[in-house]
Amino acid sequence: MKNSFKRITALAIGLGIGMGAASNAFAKSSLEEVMKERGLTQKDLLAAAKTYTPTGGRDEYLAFSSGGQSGHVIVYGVPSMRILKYIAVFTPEPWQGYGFDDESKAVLAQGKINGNDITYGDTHHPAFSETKGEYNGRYLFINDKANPRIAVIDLHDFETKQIVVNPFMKSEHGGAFVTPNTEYVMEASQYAAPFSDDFVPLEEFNEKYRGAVTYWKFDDKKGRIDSEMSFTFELPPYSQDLSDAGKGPSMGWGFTNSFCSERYVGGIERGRPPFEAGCSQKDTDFLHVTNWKKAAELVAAGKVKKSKGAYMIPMDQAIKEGLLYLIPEPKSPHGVDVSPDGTHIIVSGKLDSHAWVYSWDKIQKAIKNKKFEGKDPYGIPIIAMKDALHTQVQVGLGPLHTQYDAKKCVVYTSIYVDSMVTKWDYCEGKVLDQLHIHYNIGHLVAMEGDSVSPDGKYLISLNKLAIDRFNPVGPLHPQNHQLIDISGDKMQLLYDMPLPLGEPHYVVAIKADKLKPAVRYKSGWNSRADAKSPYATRAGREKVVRGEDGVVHVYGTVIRSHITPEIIEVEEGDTVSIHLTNLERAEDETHGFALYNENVNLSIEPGKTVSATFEAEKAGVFPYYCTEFCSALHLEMQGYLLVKPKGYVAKAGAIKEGTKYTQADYDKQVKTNVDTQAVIDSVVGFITSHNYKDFPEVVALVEDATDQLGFAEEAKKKSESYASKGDYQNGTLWAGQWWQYQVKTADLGLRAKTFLEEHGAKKVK
Ligand code: CUK
Ligand code: CUA
Repeated sequence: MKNSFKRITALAIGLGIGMGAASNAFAKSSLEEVMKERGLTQKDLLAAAKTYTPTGGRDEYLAFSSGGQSGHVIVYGVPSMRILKYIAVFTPEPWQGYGFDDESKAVLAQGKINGNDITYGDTHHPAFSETKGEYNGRYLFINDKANPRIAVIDLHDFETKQIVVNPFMKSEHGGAFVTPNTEYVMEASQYAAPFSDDFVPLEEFNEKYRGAVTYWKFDDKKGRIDSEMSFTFELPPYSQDLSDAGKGPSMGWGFTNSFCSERYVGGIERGRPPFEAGCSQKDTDFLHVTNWKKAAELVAAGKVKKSKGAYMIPMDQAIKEGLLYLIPEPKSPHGVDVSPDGTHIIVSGKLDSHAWVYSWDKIQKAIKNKKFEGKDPYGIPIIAMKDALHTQVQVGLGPLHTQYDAKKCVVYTSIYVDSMVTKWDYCEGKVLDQLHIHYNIGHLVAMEGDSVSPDGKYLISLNKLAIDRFNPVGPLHPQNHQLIDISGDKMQLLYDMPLPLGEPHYVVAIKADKLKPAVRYKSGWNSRADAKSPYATRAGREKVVRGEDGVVHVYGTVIRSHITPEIIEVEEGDTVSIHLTNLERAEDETHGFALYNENVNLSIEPGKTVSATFEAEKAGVFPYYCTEFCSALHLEMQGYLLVKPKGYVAKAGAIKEGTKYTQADYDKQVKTNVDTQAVIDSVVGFITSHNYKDFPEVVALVEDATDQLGFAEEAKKKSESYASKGDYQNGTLWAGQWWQYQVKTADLGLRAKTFLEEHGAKKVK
């Protein structure tokens, strides 16, 4: 029996099946034993050592990944590849209460198109805000391909603050890309469509269908896009693709790819060859070069007209003013990536095995000397390829995107068809190394790779397929992000991370210490508007009032472990608006609020005020409670919404107590409290006899504990006052509440004590 089990285990390991191996490995104590048991090599151990992050450890970089069709952003650490957060952006997300509280509903409502709620997104390209071309860690932008929209996420609290809808486009892809001081956020269309919202037959494709690139003005002080000062270039119907902003010498310019410059319109059902055939006939498509700096000057000078309420620069104006040029680029290109110093632009043709390197110097000269090889059908000047090209390099079949290394001239290009990463030198034009990945890489990201000073170190391959990499979970596989060490001459594959959310496209990674997110909000804060909430409520000021708007407003608070009010009474047919402020100051003391039947589900982080408005249509009893396990008495963090029938007359009499308490009960509770106080005193003694003030984490815990002890004191007074009048029912209950606050104090004190012990705090005299 024992022998046969051994044999099966050995066989399983031989076949590379992890059956039982992992659990057995834990029983082993030596490294050699674990390696043998799990079938690990030295190389595996080295990779593990480069990624493993012990408990409490931090990552050097944070990666912000597009969440694809989930409409979210996924945040994970590098090199540990541990997922830290999903930021809800275009899609409701219950954990964060996003799309469930009035404040975040208002953000989602900004993304309505023609009055329709769009509750998903096809996110592709996240981008950090920049100062002088360096990531400044303040904002993140992301686009929605399906519904041409851009969202603004504030990295102060990792929340989505704004969604803007492009007034001209019907789809987009070339966003979000920022200019070096976040002056503008670029967004380029994808599938050509009429700018108008009416029906235009395909027969009028060449004349009335259009592409576009919008430069969204970003107001850095407000942290919001300023639609009023944004402008759009009208472009030919060439299926514009990715974009990138110039920097250094190319500062002030933007670059946008295109495919299907054939302007082909398919229609298999009409007997026409499909799009894919008609869109890949020509050997070249067009790189669009736009001068945003000069365009902004024209806008400021009042020389640009508005259309559909937004500034729009028609093609003839752009041509006349010298704002728009075309350069042939390899067939069906995909990525366009400007070098960190802004001197070169790398474009890859999906149907070509070359990456093409353009020289900004040459492009600029051609523009200056008006050296063009002709015009496109819309009159846009075309710079000859030979007048713009620096070099072309054979990198592999199906090159897509390029990332820049910290080492000068070194880049990494994703090779879709060959499933590999090619490392090459774009100055010398030679291939340096190639690494196979599993399978079909799309984008790739190097640390701070889009900034003017990339860090290199790690590269993440963002793969479209996950065949044979993970335990099967049904026909829909996760995506696979593969971590690669690029610090040496040879690339080394370190780790596979399955990502089970959407089809993520691009990721940007920033040095973790550039981010300084808050741990709490200012008290009574509307986080979505970044302003004090008019519904902010302080402790002791909770109330239920019928406003002039006829709405029953509940001004409530939450704090461990009660929701005030605990009983809300309204009448059937009332509109109810519940506003809850989290009074906690302590880190990570989030409370939730879930209400039966009304689709109300809130996340209330310390300091935050959120609201939920709904119609109490039917009379009934609706329990509510806190959804976060916030303290030992979390389950008791509950209440009732009582919706009374119209004209209901209350029956006489008080609530009948479920349990009656006597003096003996009171004495027993008080004894417990006195004992608990002794424990608290000893913990306090330990803390104050150490240099706890040197540890900000402990100082915060002590502050919180002091608050809780203050609450305990208040409850104690109430309890003693009732008991002195012989009311042992209320005396005992308040003594119980007094004890609850003591328990919270003790809990905090013990956390502080443990922290001090673990961090080698010193005894002070
Ligand atoms: S795209 Cu997906 S792999 Cu939208 Cu940037 Cu290239
Ligand atoms: Cu608050 Cu559970």
